[in-house]
Amino acid sequence: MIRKSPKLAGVDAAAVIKEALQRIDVPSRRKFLQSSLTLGGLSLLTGCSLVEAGGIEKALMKISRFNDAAQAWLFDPSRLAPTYPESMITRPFPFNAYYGADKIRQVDADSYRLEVTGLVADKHAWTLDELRALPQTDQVTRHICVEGWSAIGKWGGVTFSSFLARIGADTSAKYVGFKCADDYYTSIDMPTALHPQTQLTLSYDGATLPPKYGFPMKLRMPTKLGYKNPKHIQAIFVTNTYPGGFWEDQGYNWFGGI
Ligand SMILES: Nc1nc2c(c(=O)[nH]1)N[C@H]1C(S)=C(S)[C@@H](COP(=O)(O)O)O[C@H]1N2
Ligand SMILES: [Mo]
Repeated sequence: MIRKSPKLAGVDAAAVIKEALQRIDVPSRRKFLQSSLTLGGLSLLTGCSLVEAGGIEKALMKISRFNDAAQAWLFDPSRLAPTYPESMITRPFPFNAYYGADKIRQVDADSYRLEVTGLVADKHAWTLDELRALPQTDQVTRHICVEGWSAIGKWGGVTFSSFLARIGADTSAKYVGFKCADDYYTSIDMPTALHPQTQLTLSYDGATLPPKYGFPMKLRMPTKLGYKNPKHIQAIFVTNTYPGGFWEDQGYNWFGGI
């Protein structure tokens, strides 16, 4: 008996395809798919069955990971993000988190220790004073949030590549992961971790990083969207196992490049 292809009960095919296309950042590929992508095509492209439970999510996630690979391939580790004069700093610089300003995390400076684990030679935990004793640089760059705002700020701290060298990180590993003092977590690709503007940030606008912007320490990357820049970092780990992220695990693109 020949069976008809199964109907997708309760699925808005047009909406699913539109969402899939929005997650593809390479314009030529998006154009190509726009003219040819059907639900069946989405299934073929990703090798996922769209009728099984969670099948559409799985297929969209696969497209998003494909998009990660394309962005990683396009990433030029020597291309610098624009920098700006201090007169262009946005005042006041916006606060954003997955909670409101009344819930901003208060981390105790004296008991703070930055944990360093995974594929690193030196796993000693760092005090704030030890981090402050490392050579510091400043950057005035633009932060872009997917929620539809951007702002220019001035961050100071330790060039992350020199910190990775200092702890003897295996820079042939794929990922650097971050765990924060709130429930936030994220991870980045090694080429971005080694980018010259990726900064372990300890200050904002010439003063100690305030709680709202991530005291005691955050990672600042002008080559990545806001949600990839973790605040209140408590632990850093180097790994080959994909660590995901707070928003990334809910469908935001993992690479999150600008
Ligand atoms: N720990 C932690 N880091 C975080 C977030 C968060 O909720 N918790 N939100 C991210 C998002 S979406 C943005 S836009 C920026 C906001 O940083 P700002 O408060 O310095 O503007 O922090 C990012 N890092
Ligand atoms: Mo954001």
